Amino acid sequence: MNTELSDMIRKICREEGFFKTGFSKIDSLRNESDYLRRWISEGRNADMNWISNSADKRENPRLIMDDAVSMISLAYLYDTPFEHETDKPKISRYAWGKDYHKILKKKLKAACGKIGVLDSAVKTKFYVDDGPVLEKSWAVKSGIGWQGKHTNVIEPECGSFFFLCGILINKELDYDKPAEDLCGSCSVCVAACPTGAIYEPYKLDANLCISYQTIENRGEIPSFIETDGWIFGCDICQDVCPYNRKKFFTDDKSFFPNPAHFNKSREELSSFTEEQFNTVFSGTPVKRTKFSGWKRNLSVNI
Ligand code: B12
Ligand code: SF4
Ligand code: SF4
Repeated sequence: MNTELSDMIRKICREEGFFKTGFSKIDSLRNESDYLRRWISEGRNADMNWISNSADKRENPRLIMDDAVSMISLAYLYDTPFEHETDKPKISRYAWGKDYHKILKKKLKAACGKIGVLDSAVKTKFYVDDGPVLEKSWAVKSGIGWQGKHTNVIEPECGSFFFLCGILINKELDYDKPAEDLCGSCSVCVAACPTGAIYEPYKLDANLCISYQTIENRGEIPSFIETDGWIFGCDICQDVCPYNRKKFFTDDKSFFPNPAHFNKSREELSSFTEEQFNTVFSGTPVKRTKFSGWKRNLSVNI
């Protein structure tokens, strides 16, 4: 085991703002792979073909980096002290501020740069929601938290409002124990989901999920999906989770809500021209839905 390197990596990642770092050995994800294959074969990935097309790599990170030995899993808080006004259209918390891909990639690059200085034989490759990596499965193995019945990873103290990142590294590290499942007999999230997307505890059908429909779907939103006031993403299953009661906020202002769109009425948001949409949401996750998706999301279920 490589205790000195492991301690240094934890320190570097903390300096970059990650609140939790965990290590796991790269070996087979047999149970998770079986589920992933079944999930895809049942069409639960909707039209996210980029998941099925890269299933081999998701199962085996050595197809991405052949000399990968360990996975470094990282968690970065994004919740803020702000709240939605309940009568206004809602954007999910992770998308209130700037695009996390950009912000966290900078931090990952800086962390990998510092890790490289520790040992010239170190090789790393990093991801934040932008590669064929089962980030949640690795986060569980690395002891960051467990996958709740809503399928997001929950850290026992801080809840689930955090982004996950992964760094593949060609070095052995001091591995963490996988996190223990603390959902117990609770099933509040399953009951609260308005569309039945959590069709069984720990299992999500993207076709029914408001998050998929308002972010990833490029076509019409089926009329039987009640979007419940959400116009980009959905936080219902996490908002009701008892592990999110304590409220741990990020001190990174990049994720604080932009007043140009936060808690505005449907009329105000609907009046944005394409140019205004592009200006207000430039460099934010909401840009992903494009102006046509924005207009569609604002016009359903009213
Ligand atoms: C595709 C995707 C989506 C899809 C599908 C979601 C899903 N649950 O898979 C859609 C568009 C719906 C989506 C929505 C959201 N997403 Co998303 N998404 C992803 C992505 C790109 C891949 C996830 C994946 O591999 N899904 C495939 C399926 C097979 O995985 P799974 O559902 O987790 O299935 C596992 C478990 O169910 C488990 N399992 C199966 N049976 C059983 C039984 C038991 C007993 C147990 C314990 C486990 C278990 O095994 C499976 C394989 O590991 C990841 C980034 C990444 N590269 O990992 C982000 C990611 C998961 N998303 C994230 C976020 C923030 C969200 C939203 C909260 C955004 C929002 N506010 O709208 C919602 C949450 C919706 C929800 N309840 O899950 C974060 C989650 C962070 C966290 N704390 O966990 C990630 C990790 C992005 C990131 N880098 O931060 N997302
Ligand atoms: S994000 Fe919303 S629609 Fe999707 S599973 Fe959670 S509560 Fe259901
Ligand atoms: S609401 Fe309950 S069942 Fe759902 S993830 Fe949280 S603790 Fe688990």
